Amino acid sequence: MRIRFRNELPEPSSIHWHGVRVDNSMDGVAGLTQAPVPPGDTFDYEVNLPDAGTFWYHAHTKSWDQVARGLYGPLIVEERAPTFTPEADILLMLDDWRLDAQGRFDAASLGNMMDWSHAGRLGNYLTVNGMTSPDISVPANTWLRLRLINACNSRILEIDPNRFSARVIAYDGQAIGEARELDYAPLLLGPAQRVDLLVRFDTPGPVALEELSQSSAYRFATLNVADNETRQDREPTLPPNLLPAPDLRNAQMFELLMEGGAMGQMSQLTYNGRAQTRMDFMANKQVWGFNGVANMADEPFFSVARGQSVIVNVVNRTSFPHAMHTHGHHFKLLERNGQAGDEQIWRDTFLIEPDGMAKIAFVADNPGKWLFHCHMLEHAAAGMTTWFEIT
Ligand SMILES: [Cu+2]
Repeated sequence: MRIRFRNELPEPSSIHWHGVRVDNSMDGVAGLTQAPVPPGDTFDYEVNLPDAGTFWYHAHTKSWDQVARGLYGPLIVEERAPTFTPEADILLMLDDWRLDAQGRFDAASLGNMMDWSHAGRLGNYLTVNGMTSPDISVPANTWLRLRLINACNSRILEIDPNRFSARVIAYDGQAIGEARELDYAPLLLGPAQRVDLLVRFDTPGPVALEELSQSSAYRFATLNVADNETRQDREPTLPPNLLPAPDLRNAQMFELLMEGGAMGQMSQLTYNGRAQTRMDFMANKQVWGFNGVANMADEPFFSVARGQSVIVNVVNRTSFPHAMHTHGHHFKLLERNGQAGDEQIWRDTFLIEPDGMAKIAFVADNPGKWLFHCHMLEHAAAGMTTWFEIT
């Protein structure tokens, strides 16, 4: 894919292709993989697309501000042989906007210290593909693919696929093989995460899709199932992409301690190579850290040779959940809070609960400098950002 990015904003920007295993120079991280593109300038992205699936792209310069304002979009990579017809392939990109009392985008609250030190910027108005609770026409008796993308800055969306008899076929753009019914509810979809659902409705009529993170369910879209004579019996299957399996016996292990934020233990954090004082905390707004460091350190979190398998043990010693994202790589979740993970599932973003732990593994097969950060964009800006290097 070749994209000429033309920056017509009054401020610098860059574009990240979330979940795509790109060449490092095209990853779009201003200050790490490229210089930010100045106003009026252009940048030519050339992106390899090794995996079919549901991805997205977004600004990766001042993301907490630019993504909150809507600088993002879906990036759908089709399978070599299409599995779903266009009318059965439904995109649902969700975002929670924060509106002020007049119902306008609340720009004044961007950068709010309360958001940065707590749960991030949570909106008060949910949209789907930029619309308010849209009605979407779908054919009856046809297997549908619902691609859900969480584009919220910080909200963890809650959805229960069992309420409308849907099953999961892919997480974070990676097909899991057999469609699976969830044996728990609700499904938590963290910021930047995607899930593809498979469902067929045999009776015409409306089907409500609801978000459940609030005290009452919110209908974010309605599927209007329309009469259709022909019945598709055979259930489609998505061919999984080919990703390298980590060699756990010979993996190098690293530990990442997440600290800081409100309502937790006060932690001593270094920022720009210097221990922060209480005054610095407020001035710099660097209130979160990884292994005692807030934001980008000069030295990488780890550096390994290309092809090395790595295991990262992440320990969350904060009072908040987080959505951790590895750039350039999908990983297996080996363990979460002492429970074994699922070997079939590849992810590029995982949720970790307060005081929880998660162990991930992947093959560091893509050379370059890669970001590893919380995708709650206020947390990332306020310190939860580090990087690793593959030589
Ligand atoms: Cu976070």
